[in-house]
Amino acid sequence: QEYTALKLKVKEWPESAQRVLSGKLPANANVYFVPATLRPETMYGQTCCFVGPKVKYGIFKVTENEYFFVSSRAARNMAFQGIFSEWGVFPQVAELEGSEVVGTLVNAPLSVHQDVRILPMETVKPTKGTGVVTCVPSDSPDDYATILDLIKKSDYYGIKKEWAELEIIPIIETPSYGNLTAKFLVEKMKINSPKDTKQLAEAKDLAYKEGYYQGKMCFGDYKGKAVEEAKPLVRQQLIDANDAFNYAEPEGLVISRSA
Ligand code: ZZB
Repeated sequence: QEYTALKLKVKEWPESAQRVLSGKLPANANVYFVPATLRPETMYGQTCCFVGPKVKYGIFKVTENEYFFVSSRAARNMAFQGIFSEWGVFPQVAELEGSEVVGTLVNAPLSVHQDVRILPMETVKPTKGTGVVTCVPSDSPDDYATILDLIKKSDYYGIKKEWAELEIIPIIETPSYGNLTAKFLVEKMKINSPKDTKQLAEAKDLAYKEGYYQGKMCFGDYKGKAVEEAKPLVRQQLIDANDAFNYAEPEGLVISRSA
């Protein structure tokens, strides 16, 4: 699986994370949350970034002043893809649970909403991608369903409602589902909760196919272009700006289980 890994730079940690991180990072350190995505062309519509609240993550030293917040499994894979300074080495400086970083303020490259929050998503799969997922509620049914749930139960989740209420803007126009594909499918399929995983998987499939084969950009630098054409262009633009890099997930293959 070939992902685009995006770099969301931390602007402000919540107290829960500051407590764990105290003394562990140099003053000039730039820390990035690094979600893996298959839809770089939708990055204009990011409204937050998700972590699994009970998932364990690490902060890993990538270069002298760059640090990544990802699962340790992803850090190991990256170390064997030339992403870290030294081949096969992924120095960990801290360990955090997703719940401890909820509320972190990050910069989302390319997004209309430049400042977004780290929010909890209970359906994040710890073993997939980097365990960090950027949220595009216009085009991802899982993200849309999760956002509705976070707004409805903000107290239960211990978040500020306004962190989840950022405007959802149309990025891609499609003939069958309009320009807010995720909202259309979630409503049409009567999906009530992020836990409706079976229907959400189906909605995701439909959204992928319609978006990729029929979709047309209605926002951004490639407005008017087919999604199929715009996707590699947006990806390259992010990579050229040093806001993203390619990350391959070795499928069904264990590279190394040793320390
Ligand atoms: C932004 C985005 C925008 C995504 C969209 C999808 C869509 P797949 O197809 O099953 O390989 N994702 C990445 N890692 C995880 C994880 N650990 N747990 C849960 N979800 C994860 O899934 C790849 C997509 O699943 C990724 O692309 C990411 O969300 C999410 F408009 O990034 B995506 C119709 C989907 N639209």
